[in-house]
Amino acid sequence: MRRHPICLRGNAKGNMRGEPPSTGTERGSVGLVSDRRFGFSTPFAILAVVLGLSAFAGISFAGDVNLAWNASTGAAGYKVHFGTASGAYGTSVDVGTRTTYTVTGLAAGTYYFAVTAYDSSGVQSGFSNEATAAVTGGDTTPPVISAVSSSSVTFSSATVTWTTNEQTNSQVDYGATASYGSSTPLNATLVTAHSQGLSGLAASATYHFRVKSVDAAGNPATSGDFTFTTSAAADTTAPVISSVSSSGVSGNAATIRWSTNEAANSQVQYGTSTSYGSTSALDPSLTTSHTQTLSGLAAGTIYHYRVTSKDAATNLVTSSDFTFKTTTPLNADLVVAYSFDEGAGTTAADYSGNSNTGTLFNASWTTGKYGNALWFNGKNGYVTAPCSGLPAMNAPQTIAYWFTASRRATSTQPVVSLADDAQQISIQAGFKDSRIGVWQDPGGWLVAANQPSRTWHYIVYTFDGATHRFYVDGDEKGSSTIRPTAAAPTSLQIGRVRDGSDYLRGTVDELRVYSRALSQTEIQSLMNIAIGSQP
Ligand SMILES: [Ca+2]
Ligand SMILES: [Ca+2]
Ligand SMILES: [Ca+2]
Repeated sequence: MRRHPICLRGNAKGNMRGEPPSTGTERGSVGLVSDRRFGFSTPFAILAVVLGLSAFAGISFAGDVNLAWNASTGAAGYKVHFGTASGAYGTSVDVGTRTTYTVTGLAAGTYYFAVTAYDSSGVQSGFSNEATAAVTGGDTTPPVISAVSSSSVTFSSATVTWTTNEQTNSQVDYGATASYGSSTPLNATLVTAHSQGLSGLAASATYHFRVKSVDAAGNPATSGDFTFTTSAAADTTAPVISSVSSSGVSGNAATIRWSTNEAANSQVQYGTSTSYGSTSALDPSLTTSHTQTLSGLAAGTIYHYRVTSKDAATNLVTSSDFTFKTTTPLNADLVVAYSFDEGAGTTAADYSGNSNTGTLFNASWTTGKYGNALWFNGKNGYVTAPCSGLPAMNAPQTIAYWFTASRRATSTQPVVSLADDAQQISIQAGFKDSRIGVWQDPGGWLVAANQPSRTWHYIVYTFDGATHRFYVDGDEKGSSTIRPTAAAPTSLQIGRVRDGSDYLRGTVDELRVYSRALSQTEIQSLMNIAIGSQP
C-alpha cells in the first residue's frame, strides 16, 4: 500500500489544522489512519487556503469568493470544497492544477472552504485547513438603465418609461430644472419594464426628469437628465359675451350682433317669450364678432332672444334675455284707402283690398297733394261708401287725409263721418265750432286743435283703445282719454254727415282709415307716401 501522508502546513496566518480523512484506508483513499500511525513524516502536499476576498476586491463581486492555496508536491490536481457549515462541504469542484479559484454567485451567508490534493493515481489527500468567508449583499452590480422616454404628455401630466437589465423598483425625479425637486412615489415592485405617471404639472412648461432603479440587492442606478414640455393648458373658461344688439329690424327680420372675448361660434335662440323655441342656424366659424340674421318673423311683434357662443374647447356661454319688436308695415290694418287719382268718373277705388268703393255725388276732380283729389262744394257734394273692415267707434283706429280748406270753417263741416245707421251715432273728423278735430255725435269733441292755415295739411286722428290723439302735419296737437261710444259704423261718408245736414267745403286727398293706431313715426312716414305708391 502506497502511502501518501499529508502534511497540512499553516495558512497565511500560520494556523493549520489537520483533518482526518473522510474515507477509510482502502487503496485510493487518503490513508490518514496510516499517517497517524506513521506520523506526518512524508508530506504529500502543503496546502493552505487563503481567502482573497479583500485582496481581490478589484476584480471581485459580492457573491464571489477568491481562494488561493499553496502548491503541494506531487499533486496532480486539487479540489475545492465548500459549504455553509464548518466541516460540512456539500459542494466540491475539481479545479485542476491551479492554485487559485473564485467561487462565484454565492448568496449572502457564511461559507466554509477547504482544499484537497490528489495524485496521478487519484489518491486524494485529506482536507486542508478550513477558511471561512462571510458573503454579504450578494449582488453588487447596479442595474443598467436603457430606453428612457416620456410619452402621453398633456398640459398637466406625462408618462415616463424605461427598461432595466434586471428587476428593479421604479421612481422618477422631476422638476423645472435638473435639480428636480419632485419625485414620484417609489414603486417597490421589481420589474424590468418601468412606467411612472407624473401629474399635477404646469402647462406649457419644460420638465427635467431622471429615472431611478434599485435592484433587489440594493444596487442603485440613476439615468441621465431628460426633458419634456407640457402642452398648453386646457381651456375650461367659457367666452364672455358683450355688446349684444339688434339692428335692421323690419317687419319680418332682424340682425343680431354681439362680441365675445375669444373666438367662438354663433347662434341665436329667439321666440315670442323667454321660452324662445326657435334657433338660428349655427355658424360654426370661430370669431369674436358675431352676426346672425333672423328671418320669417311676425310683423309688429316683440321677440325675446339670447345669443350663445361656444369656444374651440366647447365651453358654452349664453347671454341674458334681450328683446326687439318687429316693425309693422305701413299698410298693415289699412281698411280704406282712397287716392282720388281717378280724375274722372263717379267712383273712387279703395286700395285697401276691402272693396269699399266710393260713389261720388257732386264731388269734383281736382289737383291733389299727390295726383288728383276731390273738391267738395259745401252744398251737396259728397262720397258714400260701404265700410267693410272699419273699426267700431271705441276700437283702435286711425283716420288720415290731406286737406286744404277753401275758406275758414265756422260751421260743422265733416270730412269723414263713420255713422251707425240705426241710431245715427257717428264719429266725425272735420271742422266744428271753428276748430278742427274729431267728435262723436251725440256727444262732443273727442280731441281737437286750432284750425291750421288754408293750405295742404296732413290731418290724422288715432285712438289706441285708451287715448285719442290729433296730429297736424305729423305734429301731435291734442289728446284725450274720453271713453268713446261702442257703436260700429255701417256707413262711410266723405264730405257730409249721413243725414245731409252738414257739408264740407274744401279739397280732400289720400284718405286712409286703419283699424289700429299708427305711431307718430308711421304718420310722419305716411304723409310722404302717396297711396298709389304705398307698398
Ligand atoms: Ca444587480
Ligand atoms: Ca375659453
Ligand atoms: Ca291723390
